[in-house]
Amino acid sequence: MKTVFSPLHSRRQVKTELDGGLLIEPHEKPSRAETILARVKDQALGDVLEPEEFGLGPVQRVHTADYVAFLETCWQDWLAEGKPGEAIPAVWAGRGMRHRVPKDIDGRLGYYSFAAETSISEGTWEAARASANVALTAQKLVAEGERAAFALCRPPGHHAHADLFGGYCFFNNAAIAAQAFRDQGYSRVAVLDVDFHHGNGTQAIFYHRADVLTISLHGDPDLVFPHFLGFEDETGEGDGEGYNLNLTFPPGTPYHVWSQGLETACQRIGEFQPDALIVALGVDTFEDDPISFFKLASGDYLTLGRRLEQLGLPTVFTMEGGYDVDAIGVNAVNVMQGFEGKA
Ligand code: OKS
Ligand code: MG
Ligand code: ZN
Repeated sequence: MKTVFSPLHSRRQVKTELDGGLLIEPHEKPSRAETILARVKDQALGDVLEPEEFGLGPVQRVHTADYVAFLETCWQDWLAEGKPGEAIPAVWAGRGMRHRVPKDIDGRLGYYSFAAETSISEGTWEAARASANVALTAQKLVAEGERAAFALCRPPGHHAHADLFGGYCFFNNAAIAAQAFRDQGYSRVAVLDVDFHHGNGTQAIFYHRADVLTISLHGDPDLVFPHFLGFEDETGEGDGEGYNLNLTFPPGTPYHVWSQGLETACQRIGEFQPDALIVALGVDTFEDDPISFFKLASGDYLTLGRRLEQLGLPTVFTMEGGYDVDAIGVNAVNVMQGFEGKA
């Protein structure tokens, strides 16, 4: 399987994540991508390609033009106000307040986000752009006939809405790839999100549509991030009714339980008969992940990959979460190797 990787991911080098009342070193750090890349090479998974430049056209099929423009100048606008630290949202339109775009950068940071852990600094825009190009390049490889491709995206994407960043995500790489398939004539696309967290952005982007089926397996949002979306009674609306599926699990969930949800997801995908599949691949389901509570073991990722292959679909994997850096390479690449038949 080919891997698409951009060294520009390292332009995102934020120093801070708001966590537990402290500004800690971010969990979503450059070594995550470098460790996965090293494992791809060590295992000779296949060629590693740099992304093509697709411009902002395919990004704006998913994200609003004003959100994209905000991200492009956010850091400069923050610096121009003379702020001493990294750009962190700290104010939102609460219930009863106005959802309008303020001029001031503090106001716009709140308007275009849903959480405060994700800081912005120099290079975030370039890294987020490159990450979308990585997903689009993998999508193009599959559209041109590859059975599957691995988009080694960083930053991740599945939390990003059409006009909201958060959860370490800016552009929704999986949604951008899914929309690219649609725009190239594929009739139906499924997005299966196996990251520990709910893919709230992906769900929201396609919530009113029947042409993109969104499914996410994740920790119960009553207990974990993103807290305000991802419950099982969210099934889609309007034309999209019946085309969103959330499967939630409690703390301590091992593969033999989680995989029952995977079977439900695979059955729904089979009924939907998509022309292509996007797998939003997080490996923060791992038993030693520092911020999550599932109990998948490294070998389970081989089994997961094998099951995904059995769907028989052209498949793009987009990298999402996973924060045990020591294991992230083995776990992510195990999915690809399982897909390719390694037991
Ligand atoms: C806040 C926790 C923020 C969690 C962000 C989740 C990132 C992720 N203390 N999404 O898939 O892995
Ligand atoms: Mg998920
Ligand atoms: Zn995650």
